[in-house]
Amino acid sequence: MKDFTKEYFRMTEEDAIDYAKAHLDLFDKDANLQCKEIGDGNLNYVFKVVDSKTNKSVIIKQAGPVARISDEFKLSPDRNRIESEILQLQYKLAPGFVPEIYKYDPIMNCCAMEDLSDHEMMRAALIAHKKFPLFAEHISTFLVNTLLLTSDVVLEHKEKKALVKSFINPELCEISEDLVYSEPFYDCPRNDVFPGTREFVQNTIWNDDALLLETAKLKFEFMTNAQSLVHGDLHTGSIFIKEDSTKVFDPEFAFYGPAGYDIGNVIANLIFAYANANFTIEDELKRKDYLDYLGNTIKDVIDLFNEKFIRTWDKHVTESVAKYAGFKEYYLGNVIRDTAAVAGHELIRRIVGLAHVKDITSISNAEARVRAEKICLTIGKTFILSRENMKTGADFIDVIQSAEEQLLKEAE
Ligand code: SR1
Ligand code: MG
Repeated sequence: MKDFTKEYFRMTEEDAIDYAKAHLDLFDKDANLQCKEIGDGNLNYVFKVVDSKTNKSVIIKQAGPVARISDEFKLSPDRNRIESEILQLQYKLAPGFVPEIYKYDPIMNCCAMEDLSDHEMMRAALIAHKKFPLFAEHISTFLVNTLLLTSDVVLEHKEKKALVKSFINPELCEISEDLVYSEPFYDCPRNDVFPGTREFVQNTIWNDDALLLETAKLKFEFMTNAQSLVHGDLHTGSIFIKEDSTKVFDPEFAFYGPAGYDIGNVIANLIFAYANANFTIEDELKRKDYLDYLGNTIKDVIDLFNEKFIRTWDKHVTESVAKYAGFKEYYLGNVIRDTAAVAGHELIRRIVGLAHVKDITSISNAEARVRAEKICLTIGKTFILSRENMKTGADFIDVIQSAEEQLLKEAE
């Protein structure tokens, strides 16, 4: 057996079994452990270790010094500490909504956590057009608790600053600064634009100086507004789900940033699912039914967030000036404005930039994919430019419907 206590090395499936036996206090001595590497993300290696005698299982997630998708991204394996620590904190702030962390190992840059194999990846489930009626309820609680309870509104300010320090995450933030805020807005060689969409991108995104100015303002907000401890990559591939349970995982991009960053990512990725359904469900009634479900979910996420934010603020606010009349509404208004802007960025960067989403790339008819992409880009652009007017769930739905109508008219 290799020595896991001296020096980092990338584990194989056999190593993960040995590691589980020697360093995790989870399995019986006579356990018959099997392991499979199941990671399909861009950055890390994920081992599922199962005792075939008892079916007891664990996930071991290991970070390497470069991204899994490309050596071009050199990343500190400290992201595994960040992920372990934020999950431990969120486990307390939002009980039931994140996996349990059993151990963090700073030498192997790995953590052991609860296996959620009885759930499915939300993106895959939405592409299969499944419904999760409790999702908006669950995710709005998760968002309010993790975002508001880590902010200066609630935390003693020195405690909050200690958290800001501990969650400094320069390399992962740089990825988002580049991939979300810079590269999609010019003809960057790293972009990956679907050929049929390219002209539209050139005309409506790259050539629009008013839009570019807003994206510059928003990039600086992302870099400087240390408002809340955010997950930092809360798309539907970072959510495991089943009918009665929602679990947020994979927060290695976590840092202190604008609260709207997480909410905006959730909304944008629901819109990708919406675009997928719109262009892949052939039966008209079924399509309408599923689009209604997703539309209501988008609306509910925003409206429930607004309601729960007010209630949680009233219960937990400690900062005296935050209690002045009108401040709560001003603060929440800014969070929802930022939510719209971030949703806009996510919608544009997943179409134009390096990292795409399956909801769109799996639309096999090229013409339908181009239409879906144009709708996402139009919604994204409107979210950014009209962010000051975005307040309620209905405002978000109006933008989605107007973009659909606008593109339908242009196609006629
Ligand atoms: C190089 S990483 C590309 C993307 O994958 C992650 O999930 C983040 O969304 C990142 O932007
Ligand atoms: Mg990820």
